[in-house]
Amino acid sequence: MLWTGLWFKCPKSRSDMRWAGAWIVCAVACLVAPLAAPLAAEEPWVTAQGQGITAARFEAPDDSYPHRIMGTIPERRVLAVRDAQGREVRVDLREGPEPDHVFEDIAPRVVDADGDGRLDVVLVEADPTLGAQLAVYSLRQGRLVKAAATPHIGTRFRWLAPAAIADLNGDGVTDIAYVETPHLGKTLRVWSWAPGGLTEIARLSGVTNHRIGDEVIWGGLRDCGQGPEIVVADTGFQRLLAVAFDGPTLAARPLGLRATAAGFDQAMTCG
Ligand SMILES: [Ca+2]
Ligand SMILES: [Ca+2]
Repeated sequence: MLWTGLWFKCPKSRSDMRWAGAWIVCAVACLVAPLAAPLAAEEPWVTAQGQGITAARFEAPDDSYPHRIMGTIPERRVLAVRDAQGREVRVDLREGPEPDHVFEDIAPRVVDADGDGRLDVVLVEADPTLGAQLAVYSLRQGRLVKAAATPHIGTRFRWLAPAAIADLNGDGVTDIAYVETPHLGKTLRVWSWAPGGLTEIARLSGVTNHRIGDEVIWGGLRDCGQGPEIVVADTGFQRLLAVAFDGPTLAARPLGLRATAAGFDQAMTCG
């Protein structure tokens, strides 16, 4: 916007007044337009079939926690969900008990996180001083509530990348796995439901599912006939590994595939 040469003459007649009004409107519009944030494209709904939440998306992108670990994907402040009847319910973090929190995730996951037969939302939520936590949102009597969450990592700009939501150890209870600090500590942590909420049941270091700036979380859950496995990359993001429970502990085995998009596709389709 070039403002060089802009001039304004004091109106002297009704005609001049109308022109002056037009100029003022124009001037205000021209001044305000560049200052207003560009309209962000709405994110697509993530959908699933079942009871409870059947669609979810993030809304209200902002810049309050400029971590930008996911490339151009910003943090967001609102989680919107729909139930099977199409009713929409929202949580605006700015209006809740943790108003500085943000959703720092690629997209919400619509999945039955606790095995009660009703679909929930699993996502990454971050505190500006304590970093990320994994959180579960559920519909309770028509309200969208944060039903459970893991502890925050403990430091600003520390992130986690969800990896799998399933009964990973075969005990009948749903488990949730993520890679904590996939660029630093590179630790796969598995949590399960116990009285009081999510409890850690296993961890394995030296794996990752994300590189700084990636706008995707790589790998994830597969079952190629040997039970549930989590596909991840090795610590150098060179080779692919399948991680599964071996008794009470996690064990990784090499898949003989490179950590490329094609390699992940092949691994996830049991190729
Ligand atoms: Ca559920
Ligand atoms: Ca389990």
